[in-house]
Amino acid sequence: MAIHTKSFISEVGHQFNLEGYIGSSEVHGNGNVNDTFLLFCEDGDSLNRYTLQRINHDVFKNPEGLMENFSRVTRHLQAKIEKDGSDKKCLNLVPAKDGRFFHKDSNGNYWRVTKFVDGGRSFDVPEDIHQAYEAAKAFGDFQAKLADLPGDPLIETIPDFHNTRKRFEHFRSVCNQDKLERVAEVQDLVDFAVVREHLADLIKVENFPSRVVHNDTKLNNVLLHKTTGEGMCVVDLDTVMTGCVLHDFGDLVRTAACSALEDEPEVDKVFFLPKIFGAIVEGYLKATSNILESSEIEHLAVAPQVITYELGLRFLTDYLEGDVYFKVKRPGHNLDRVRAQFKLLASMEEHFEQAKQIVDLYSRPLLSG
Ligand code: GN1
Ligand code: MG
Repeated sequence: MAIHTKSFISEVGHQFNLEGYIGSSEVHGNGNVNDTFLLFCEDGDSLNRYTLQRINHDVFKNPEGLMENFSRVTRHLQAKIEKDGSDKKCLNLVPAKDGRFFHKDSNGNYWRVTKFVDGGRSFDVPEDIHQAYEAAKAFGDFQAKLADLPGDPLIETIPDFHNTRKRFEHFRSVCNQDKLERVAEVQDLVDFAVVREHLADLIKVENFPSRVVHNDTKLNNVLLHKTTGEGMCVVDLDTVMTGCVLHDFGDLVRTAACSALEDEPEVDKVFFLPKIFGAIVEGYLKATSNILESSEIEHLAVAPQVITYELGLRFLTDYLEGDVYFKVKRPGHNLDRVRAQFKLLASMEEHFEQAKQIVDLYSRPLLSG
């Protein structure tokens, strides 16, 4: 991450309509792309917290369009929450002093502020089955609530984001060029990816209903209520755009129905968890049974393999290109990620029949009804 001093962070924070005076700030979260900070604002006897983020504009080439998406989506969700009188939450943007939803600093960086959501917790791996169920229900509910988002289609914040075929073609061309001469050292991983090329064509967005989806549904992108454990608020809305529900479902399975972290260096610790998968299917269908079509349901079992493959390809490509996209904390970090993803994928393949039976069990009443 670019180094931002505390005084600079404060200076950026002052560009927004915050309640109170910024007393302190700290680096927050473990995102791989944007830079995130917490701001603590003293307002008389109360302390207001805000989340300040620098949008990585190398990755998100149209930050202003992205913020327009963000604002439309959060206003729609907020209106539904209020109409339902529900205790769910959604992110709330804090405008800059000039009335826009972002601030552009003198270096050309884009920043935004949201109110910190109190009372929630996020998890990198689930502690129990209930958390997986709640997370799946929350992401499903997010899709269902956005099914009637009015107006023009959202802008594509990253074109072809889940185009696995394009990801594969890029991987192949990076391998062929091998500019950093790293391929030989990871030939086993390259071979693993190449023999599974067919996975790149199993889920093409154009073959499924086009919907507003989240596109980055890692388990830690949903806050669960600290005491009740219920799904409370979906976060990280940068990739919300038109897409296919299967990528959301699959990415939650990738991160939640897995025994270890995405970058676990000891691959023996990484395997697929069928029981958690069952809870995810159940929670997800609970929220989406009214919107899903049979073609979508029929691909729920394979979707996690496709997205796990896609992430493995992306991490491997990034390693071969010199670790230029994902933040890395140690040499070989991207390779740890690849090995963990490919180990998880192999484990998903072993459990595929079981996964199909689980989907069948929970979806049969919907398909026959
Ligand atoms: C990135 O930055 P973060 O952690 O929210 C990436 C996702 C990957 C994820 C893997 C815009 O998300 O697609 O699944 O890393 N986001 C982007 O941890 O590329
Ligand atoms: Mg993200």
